[in-house]
Amino acid sequence: MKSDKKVRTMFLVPSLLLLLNAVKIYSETIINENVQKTCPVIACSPGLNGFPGKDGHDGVKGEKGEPGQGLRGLQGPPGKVGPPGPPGTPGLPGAVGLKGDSGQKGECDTYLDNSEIQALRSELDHIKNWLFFSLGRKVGKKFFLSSGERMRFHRVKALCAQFQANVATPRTAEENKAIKHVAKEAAFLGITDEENEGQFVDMVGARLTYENWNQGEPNNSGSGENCVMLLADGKWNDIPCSDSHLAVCEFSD
Ligand code: FUC
Ligand code: CA
Repeated sequence: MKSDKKVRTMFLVPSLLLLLNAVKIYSETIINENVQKTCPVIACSPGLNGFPGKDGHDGVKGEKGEPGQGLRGLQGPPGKVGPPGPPGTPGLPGAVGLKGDSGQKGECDTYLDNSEIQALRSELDHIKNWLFFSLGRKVGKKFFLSSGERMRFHRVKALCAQFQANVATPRTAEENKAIKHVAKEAAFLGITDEENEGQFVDMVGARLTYENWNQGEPNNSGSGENCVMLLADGKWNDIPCSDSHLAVCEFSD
């Protein structure tokens, strides 16, 4: 009996499974057919409108419009003051001012009366005479002095100018003698022909009115003698300005 039951169960279970599967396939077929049948029915009848769709994205920006026709607005207030510019070029110097008031008399002047000034002048003249007696010679308002040094002509000129004096220039035989007395050896005179050969002039370029040339002079020996020296006997000789001789200056009162 038991083996029969087993056999029946063995055939029954697969059969049931087959049956269930067949039912499933059938029901799906029916549903599909119904779906196919219902579709044309919906398409033929007029449907209701759906809800409106969502808003779209913003469009591309349009071109700038024409200026408006309204009245122009009032001008605004002025802007802020800008930063200072670079300094300009200096101006021209101003006109010279008026002359100021004259100053007060110096304090020292009040201590000297005329007689005292006269006494001082007299004493100064005495000292000058002592100076001439020992070192120099005076002729009229002119007096001659020597530093006792030898130097080139251009240095003699500079030395005399330093004392507001000139190179000794004899205008007369007396002056020539005075210079010879002061100069214990050969000395330069304030006479040259540097500008025009053979034309001897004084220190301001004036032609000579007195001359005392040695015999045969001026001879421009060696084509380079533009200065003049006073010889030991008082006669003159033209010599090179680059030679060195005694410096004698003439001073005036
Ligand atoms: C005479 C002069 C020259 C120079 C020479 C030694 O010829 O004229 O100047 O002194 O001597
Ligand atoms: Ca000469």
